[in-house]
Amino acid sequence: MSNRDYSMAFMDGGLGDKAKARYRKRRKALAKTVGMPYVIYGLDQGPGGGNPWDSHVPVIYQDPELLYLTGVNQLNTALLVDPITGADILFLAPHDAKKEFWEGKQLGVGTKAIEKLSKEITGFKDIRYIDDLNEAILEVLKASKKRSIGTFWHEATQGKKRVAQDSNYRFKKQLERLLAKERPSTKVVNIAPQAWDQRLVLDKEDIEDMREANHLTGYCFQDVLVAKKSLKTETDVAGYLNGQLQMRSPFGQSFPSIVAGGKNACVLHYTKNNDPLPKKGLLLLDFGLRWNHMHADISRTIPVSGIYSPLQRVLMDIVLKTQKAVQKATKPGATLDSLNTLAWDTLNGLLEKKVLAKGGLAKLEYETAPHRIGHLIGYQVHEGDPFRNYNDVALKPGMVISNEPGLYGYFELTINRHRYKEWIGIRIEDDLLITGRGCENLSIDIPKTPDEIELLMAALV
Ligand SMILES: [Mn+2]
Repeated sequence: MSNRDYSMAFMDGGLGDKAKARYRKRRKALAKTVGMPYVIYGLDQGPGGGNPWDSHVPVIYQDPELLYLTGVNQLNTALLVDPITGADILFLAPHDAKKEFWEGKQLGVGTKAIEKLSKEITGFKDIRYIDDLNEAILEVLKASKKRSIGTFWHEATQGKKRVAQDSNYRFKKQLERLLAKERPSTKVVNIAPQAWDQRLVLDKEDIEDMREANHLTGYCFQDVLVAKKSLKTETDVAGYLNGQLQMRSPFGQSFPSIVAGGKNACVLHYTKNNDPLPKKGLLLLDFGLRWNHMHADISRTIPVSGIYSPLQRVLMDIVLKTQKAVQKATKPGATLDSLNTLAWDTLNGLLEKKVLAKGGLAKLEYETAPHRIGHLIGYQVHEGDPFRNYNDVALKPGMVISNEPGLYGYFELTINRHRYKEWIGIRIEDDLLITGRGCENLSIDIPKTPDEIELLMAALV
């Protein structure tokens, strides 16, 4: 069943009818690993939905784990799976004609017709009303005779404070309250470790989508290089770049673009994007688009004038060499921690040799590392648990990480008897797919060296 009207309510990842089997297989595999019933509860309001003045809701907003297991991108959705009784139940809100009139087609329950259609589209044989979730949980626990139920959440300790920041955690508390009242002997178990083991290794289709996301993001960057001459402010560039990203993907941007000229690039997550461009400075762009479930996350640093100064070239070269060293060391068994150490050791060594030992000055606004060299990418642009407990976990084939060395500060260097002085922020970021023996750079076609970028900026105006 292919129905264009429902194409954002149920994401088929470009697989059409085969998508149903893909999600079902994932649900079953996870049930087998955890060996007990599990329940995943989605969002009941969109991002920003708690505040009446915040009207920005991205196209894809559902909880990534629920999306991963069902493809359903609608609010008020939940999933209950049990390996013993074979339960595989999707919970939806009642069909609401008025809501549909405003927002377009929605999956739901309440009439025979909508239930039949929702089953056909999602591949679930058992679809129920979201308010019947608690009842179904108790029913499944009773039938499967288990004294534990799994759900997915994250928490960590920061100092003395226990921190938890997601909607999954709120649901876990809700589930505990229900069980305390109705089945006091039943424990709530965190299935996040098993869920991450499954989700971090991308399948063939996700890898193809990651390739496509990188590919299309590359076109957007080349378009900026072509248009650069007519763009005078960060706002101009951001508007143009965001427009290109949005034109090329119905799934939207991976995250709000960073467009930072000169010293602004020393603010790592700069999103103010409203200063004039420094005529002789550098411009840092960190951007990407989403393709189906996958995200591209790319950074490039270009000269506003079209030509890098000799100092800018020296610093670009240091960052590029660092990136190359990291790529070379990225393979199964390596960890993000080991790559992180290698990256900043390499970069600081090069800075010593190419700048400080030559009478130059480097005033960095950090000790040795401005940020981590990379993060996992997948169903979220920062994939993996939000507290990054994965940094010391061995990388496996099928995982994707970012490789994003950067250099930020005030620099001086004498080259050919001229003293160059400048505030500079450089970040160059590619997405690497871990393969059997090493890695593949998915961003390889996106120009990044000074020679390539100068050539494009000169040739295309
Ligand atoms: Mn990144």
